[in-house]
Amino acid sequence: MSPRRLTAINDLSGAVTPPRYEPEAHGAGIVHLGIGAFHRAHQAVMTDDALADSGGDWRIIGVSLRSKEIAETLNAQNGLFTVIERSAEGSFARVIGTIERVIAADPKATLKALCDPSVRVVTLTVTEKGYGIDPALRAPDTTNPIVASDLASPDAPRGVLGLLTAAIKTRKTASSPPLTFLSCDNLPQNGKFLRDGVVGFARLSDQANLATWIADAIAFPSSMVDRITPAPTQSTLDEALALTGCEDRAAIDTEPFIQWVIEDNFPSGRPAWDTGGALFVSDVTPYERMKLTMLNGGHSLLAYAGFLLGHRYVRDVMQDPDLRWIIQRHLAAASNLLPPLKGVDFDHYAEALENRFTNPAIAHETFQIATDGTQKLRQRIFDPAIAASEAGQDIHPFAFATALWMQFCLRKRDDGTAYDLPDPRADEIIKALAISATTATEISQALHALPNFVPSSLSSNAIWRADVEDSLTIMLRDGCRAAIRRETTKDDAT
Ligand code: CS2
Repeated sequence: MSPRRLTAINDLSGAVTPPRYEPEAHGAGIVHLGIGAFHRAHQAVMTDDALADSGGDWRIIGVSLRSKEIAETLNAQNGLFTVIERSAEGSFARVIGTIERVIAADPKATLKALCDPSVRVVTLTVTEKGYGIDPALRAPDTTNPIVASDLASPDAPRGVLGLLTAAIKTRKTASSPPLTFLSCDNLPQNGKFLRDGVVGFARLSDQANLATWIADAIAFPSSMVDRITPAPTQSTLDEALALTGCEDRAAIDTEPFIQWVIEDNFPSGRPAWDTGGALFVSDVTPYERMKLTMLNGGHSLLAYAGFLLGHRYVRDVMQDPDLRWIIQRHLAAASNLLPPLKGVDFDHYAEALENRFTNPAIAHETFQIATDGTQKLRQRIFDPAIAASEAGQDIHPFAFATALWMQFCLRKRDDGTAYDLPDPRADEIIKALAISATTATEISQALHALPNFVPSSLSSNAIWRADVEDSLTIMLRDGCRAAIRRETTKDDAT
């Protein structure tokens, strides 16, 4: 007999914690764009705690902007799904009841939901590239086809900036309560980033008055989000079945750690996320810098190095002594750049990161983290490198990480196996490298010259360039393992 599909809390059996409230008793107050694994492991969970402890009409209307699959899966389960927290101590499963329904790749239905007066908060996890905002200019990327088409027809939008601007406009005319927009992506000052994008979009679509009004009247708080969540696999679904007694095709697995630091600026109200452990502060910047430069910067370094050396998962990378050493060096260099943060000891934070990366129950693929380097390196590696250079500190760990990324762009691992470059700018990169870039200097020149990528203060810094090229020379000649070994022995000698 095939197992029963998860559709109601009463279906559950076994070692699983159901929602501590009646989901249907709560209306929806949030629209979430980008209903992937990370949202389900993070904001959906914190909202579940808020509903259980403080109530309110704060269930979530999820939006899947491109794929229909996850929407269909979740809708068939009445929005219910299992979160499995995995660690060396074992697995803990709970079922989350916050998703009211999911809209599948349907811009009209999305706009309708965004204009519903009972919706007061819009949260987003659309990934760095999903906003259609140029990260260097922090303005709408007019070369992005969806942005361009939305600018041409702002009343029939399909992309993030077009949809949000159209919703703001309609709600303003209808005098509906203003929305608060909360970005939950790993971008510096993500609230201001989104605000610049939306205001820029209104301006570019000939709505200058609306642009000024948005800049003055709409809240875009920033937030720092953290929970390591791999893409779910068959093993996730098998474990969910074992733990809940039901077939759950939307189950995810994640680590026990969860953190959310949010600027408290919600004029139309918000769920009591603090009851789920969220920290409300007046300025998120120091938390976000810590996380982007230490966790995410360390992650990118270990992903490029680990993948190139043949390690599939982060936990395997952590068992490789050369790599562990280089990660520790990177975390120390990144933490040295951070201004003191009350209540946080950066050495403890680094130690905790190492433990989290080592979690043997989490199968986080290095290739997943290595994806979209052109969208991630600025905030994770280049900004800290600039800060190090300005503070007279060592830029070398950041230059080394950059050389690894360049080697990754060459699409060949140390053992000679080839792979496709997972980056939205892959074609551009491959083209730039194909034009006679063979030596380290030529490769570095070609990649530093990509428009709107490496900040000019870095690409014009001769010490930086020489440092990147020196490491890349060894990687090209002797392989990444040799280049990393050289680092470990170099530092032993000093
Ligand atoms: C990772 C992040 O894929 C990546 O680039 O660095 O998704 C990371 O796992 C999260 O930010 C952890 O909170």
